[in-house]
Formats: sequence, structure tokens, C-alpha cells
Amino acid sequence: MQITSKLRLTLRSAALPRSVEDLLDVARRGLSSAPSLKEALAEKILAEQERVKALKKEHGSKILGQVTVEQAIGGMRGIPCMLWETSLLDADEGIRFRGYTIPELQEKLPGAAPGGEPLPEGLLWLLLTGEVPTPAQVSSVTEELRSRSALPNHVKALLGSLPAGTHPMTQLAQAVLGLQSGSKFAAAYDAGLHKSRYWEPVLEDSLDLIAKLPEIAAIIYRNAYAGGELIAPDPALDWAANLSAMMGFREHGALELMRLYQTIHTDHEGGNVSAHATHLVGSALSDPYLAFAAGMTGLAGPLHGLANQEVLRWIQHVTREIGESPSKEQLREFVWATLKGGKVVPGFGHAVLRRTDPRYTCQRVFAQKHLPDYPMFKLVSDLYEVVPDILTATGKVKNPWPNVDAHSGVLLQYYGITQESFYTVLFGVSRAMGVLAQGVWSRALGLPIERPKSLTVDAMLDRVKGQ
Ligand code: FAM
Repeated sequence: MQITSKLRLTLRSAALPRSVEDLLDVARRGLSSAPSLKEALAEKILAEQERVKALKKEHGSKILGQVTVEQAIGGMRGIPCMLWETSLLDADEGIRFRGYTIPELQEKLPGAAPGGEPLPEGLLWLLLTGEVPTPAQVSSVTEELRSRSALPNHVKALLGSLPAGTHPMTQLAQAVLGLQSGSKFAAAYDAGLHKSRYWEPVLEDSLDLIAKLPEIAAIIYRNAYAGGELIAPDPALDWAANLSAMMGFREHGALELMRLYQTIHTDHEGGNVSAHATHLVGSALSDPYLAFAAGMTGLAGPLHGLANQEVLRWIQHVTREIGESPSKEQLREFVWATLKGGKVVPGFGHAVLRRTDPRYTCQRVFAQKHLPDYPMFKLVSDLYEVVPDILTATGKVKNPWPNVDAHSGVLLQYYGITQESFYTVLFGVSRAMGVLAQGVWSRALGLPIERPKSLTVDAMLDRVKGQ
């Protein structure tokens, strides 16, 4: 009786035709009263498909913005030309995930303990469904990811076979590509799946990939910095804590930091390099492994995700040159020397933001709570006071304020994760949640292959003639 009503509810709420296998799966899962992540998502998809259809039909020819020559040459800044559902960035306020700011998420999303940092599994539920999950729903995601986390031996062997010194980000991208042979989307596409159901195997691949990333990251870390002595996953730990534990860091503060870190790096709307690369490649119906690997090779650039490594190296350079407690005047001189050397000050500036990044602010609050007297935190705080004025004085930097990468390294250093060349891997593991959640939506909404128009200089001159 209970089974029947549950199945009926599921059938009624599902957006798309379900296979017998899906229905059996629901029955097998034993029918807890709450819908699973997939069911909760399916319930949202139909309504959103209708909204997007209506948006296109009623407003398809209306103007969202115009494109200037400067924008076309200047990295397409500010051109509103992409649909991205999971988050939205405001230049002054910073990121909102499904409408929620970071402090709101810290308050609303369940933590491992009351008052603790949010569990990223909760954010994944929010990104996919648009709803803040209950603690039980968050636990169900933790369980779901745990059940998908086993890493194939060939990926472990692949990681073990790479030459020492291969950058951790290169290793990450290769491991993700190593998993691609198991893509359920690629198999379903080959078998002729109807396009209305693409989102389902894309969700499967996305959850499989997110589940396996902590162990991949930990293996990269242990191979590179711990003589290849691996630590087995701990089934009692949540997704982010397990990542930290498998790397070798189990202190309470380190686990809390990893939960916060993995939550705040997930998503930053669609135009940044890692998100856009994943989105672009996915639009060709390349499966989530192929698409995410593209995102990771983009994240590995020093102007994007690698900036967290660069910040640490730059701070180490500061302390080598002028000591661990330099005066503000010494710092000013050092910053000017960096600029005069034709280099950027890593961790400052942003293509969209025009204020201090709230991802920086929440990490600063974490530092004030957990490591207020740590000398490197004092240095980071002094840089916050010194750098913006100097970047403003150059007259060309549009945003002189710190971004997320200016603060993450010092927190990791404090807990003993001192190898800065690994930092972008942690960013990448988190970024999977945002870009893959959007990938599911992109397929659910039937977004087409991306193909913007490019122009030659002559063609641009032609178009602006007489304006
Ligand atoms: N230090 C020195 N110069 C900077 C600067 C910085 N932190 N930020 C911007 N500029 C320069 C920039 O190089 C450009 O110079 P040119 O005109 O000589 O080419 C000028 O100021 C105007 O740039 P903008 O319009 O203010 O910034 P962009 O939108 O072109 O670039 C960033 C944005 C993030 C690439 C740039 O601010 C930067 O290089 N910052 C340092 C690297 C960094 O921290 N990246 C991480 C960004 C982060 F949020 C992320 O993706 N994880």
C-alpha cells in the first residue's frame, strides 16, 4: 500500500517518462517519505522547461544588451549572452547561490554539527533543485555520494604512472578523463536515448564524478607529498571531511575549513573560465567528464584558479625578501615593485566584482575565529589595507579589492596543507558541484550547442563604418 502511493506520487511528479528500472529503483530504496535528489529535481524540471519556453516565445526578440567593439576585443566582459541557473554574481554584492548570499547559506544549510560550517552536499541539493534541503536530505546526498565514490583501479594506476612533478591540476584533468570510459551519458547517447531524457544520465555522471573527486584529489596529494602512502576513505565522514581526512588532515578545524572551502568555491555564475569552458564543451553534448576536464584545464590558468597558488608564492616571496612582519611601508614598496616588474598582484582584482569578494570576507571571518594570531593572517590583513590604494593609484585596475584567492592559502597553511601547487585542485573539486549542476540543467532545458559569432578586424571596421 505504502509502495503503491509512493510510486504514484513519483510518477505524477516526474517531469519525464520513467523507465521500469527507475520505478524499481524507487521501490528498492524502501520508500522514505522524502523524495530523493533525482525526484526533487525532476519535480522542478517540468516547470522550468515551461518558463524558459515561455521566455523564448514571449520575449525572444527583446534586447538584453548591446555589444561594443571594446567588449568584443576585451574578453566579452559584461555581455549578457548565457543562461546560468545555479548562481548569479552582482558586481557590488558578490555571489548568490540560487538567490542566497554566503552568510545566508552559512545560516541556512545544515552543518556537520549545529552552528558549524555548511556541508557542501546541502549546497549541491540547493544548486540542483533550487530548494534549501533538510538535514535528512543532506544526509541522503552524503550517502548517495558515498555509494558512488569507488574509484576504478585504472584511474589509480593512471595517477601512479604520471611523472613526478606533473602539476596537480594536470593530474586532476587526466584522472577525470580517465573516468570518462564509464560515462553513462556517452553510453546512453550511443544507445539512442531520446533527448528529453539527456539530463538523467548527465545527472548520473555528475554525481559519480563529484563522488569520486575527493579520492582523486587525495591520491594526487599523497602521491606528490606523502610518498604515495594512501589513506582509505572513512565511511563515517561527510564528503568534504573525507577529502581532508584522505589527504591526512583530521583536526576539527581542518574539517570545518574544508567544508567551508568546498562550499564557497562551487559556483560563480557562468562566464568565468572554468564554468564557461565546462558549459561550452558540454553544449556539444560531450559528456560531463569531457566537459569538466575542459573546465579544469581552464581553472589551471594563473589569472583564474591558479591564482590561489600564485598568492601563496607571492606571500612567500614577500616574507623571504622583507621578513614575516614587514611594516606597511615595506609592503607598499614590495607591491609597487611587483607592478613595476610587469606582474599582477595575485588575489586582487576581478573581471566582474567591484567590491571585496564575499568569499574573501567569509574566510577572513573564519580566520578571525580560528587563527586570529597566526602571523600569515596578520600579513594577509595588512595586504588588505595596503594593496587596494596602490592598485587604485595605477588608474587602470577596475577592481582593487581582494578576491577569493587572496585568503584561501593562509587558512590551508595554518592547518598544515602547505603545498601551494595543490591548492587549485581543492578549488577544482568544489567547482564540480556548480558547473555540473548547471550541466544537468542545460540538458534538461535543451540548451543548444554554443556558437557565438567572431569577426576579423576588417569585419569590425566594416560594421562600425559611419556610426
Ligand atoms: N594586479 C595588477 N594589475 C591588475 C590587477 C592586479 N591584481 N588586476 C587588474 N590589473 C590590470 C590588468 O592586468 C589590466 O592591465 P592592462 O590594461 O595593462 O592589460 C588592467 O588592470 C585592467 O584590468 P581589469 O579590467 O581591472 O581586470 P580584468 O577584468 O582584465 O582582469 C583579473 C581580471 C582577475 C584577471 C585581474 O584582476 C588579475 O589579473 N588579478 C590577479 C590574478 C587573480 O587574482 N586572479 C583570480 C581571480 C579570481 F577571482 C578567480 O578567478 N579565482
